[in-house]
Amino acid sequence: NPPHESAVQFHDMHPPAEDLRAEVLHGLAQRPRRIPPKFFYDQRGSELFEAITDTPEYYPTRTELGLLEAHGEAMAELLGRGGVLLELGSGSSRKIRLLLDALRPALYMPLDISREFLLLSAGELARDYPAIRVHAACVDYSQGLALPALPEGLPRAAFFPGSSIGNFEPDQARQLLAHVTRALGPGGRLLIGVDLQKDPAILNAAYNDATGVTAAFNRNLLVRINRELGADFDLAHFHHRAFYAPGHGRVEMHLISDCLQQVRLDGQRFRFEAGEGIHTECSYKYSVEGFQTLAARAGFAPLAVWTDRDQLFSVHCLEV
Ligand code: AVI
Repeated sequence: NPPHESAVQFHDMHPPAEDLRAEVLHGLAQRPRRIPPKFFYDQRGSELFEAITDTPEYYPTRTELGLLEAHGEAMAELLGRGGVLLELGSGSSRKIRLLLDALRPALYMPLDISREFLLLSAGELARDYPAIRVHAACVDYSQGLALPALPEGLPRAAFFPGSSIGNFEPDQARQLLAHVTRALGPGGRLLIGVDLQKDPAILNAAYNDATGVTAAFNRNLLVRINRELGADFDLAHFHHRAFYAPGHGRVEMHLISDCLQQVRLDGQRFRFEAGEGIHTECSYKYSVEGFQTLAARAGFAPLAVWTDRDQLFSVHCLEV
């Protein structure tokens, strides 16, 4: 059955086109060189990320799904039934489906930067849940939260799964959460998935899976830059490196040059020494208390937190 896209009201908040060229040129001129992780997610990158979530080493997705399955009723109870439910970075909207039966929101508003993907998955969801109004909004939530007007007088809640908050620097994470408090207003509630601090061996394995999917995901960034910007990164001489950095409480991903080489981009040459690299991602890990402290600085009070038996992952419910 084709999705009934007409059942979805679509709000295009016109997120500014991301400037891959300007950001890559800027990042390559810095020391250490860096490229923001948001550029991982072209079509191939999104597919590779999905494949990462199926590797035995990458525990976050399946652990979070387990928590949503086990505690969905209690989570829905706290979020408030029959209200307005926002989802940040809704992607395939797979996780929210675990809560919708219990939650029965009057209005579900998925927010995502990827227009096509958003329309498709919102359409499928509207078809599967005809009683729920679905208003999809194309926004870049990392740049503030410009949202269509929300109905007044209904409880408001937001869902932000996947520990995507961990890919923001803590200060940016606090700012993003502060935007969410403003969108929700007093009494609004947030259900957010946050990856936990743990044995570095587990983290190092999760970001260095044996089949090399994470390496392919990281290196695809260079494939994308070669294709879209006409650069000449030699994929045979850049390698995936990922490790837990205890001083920062984060996993870092880098692409490391294995020789002295030059890369051409936009009429410029970038020289890489052997061992020199590009920092492509941070994935911050939090303790329960550490995340609650960060959230408090954005205006959220903790209501409840669920963790799995092995203390791998947490889902927090917070209130404005
Ligand atoms: C999307 N994000 C939460 C993932 C993470 O774990 O930080 C992205 C990822 N990077 C490598 N593997 C997965």
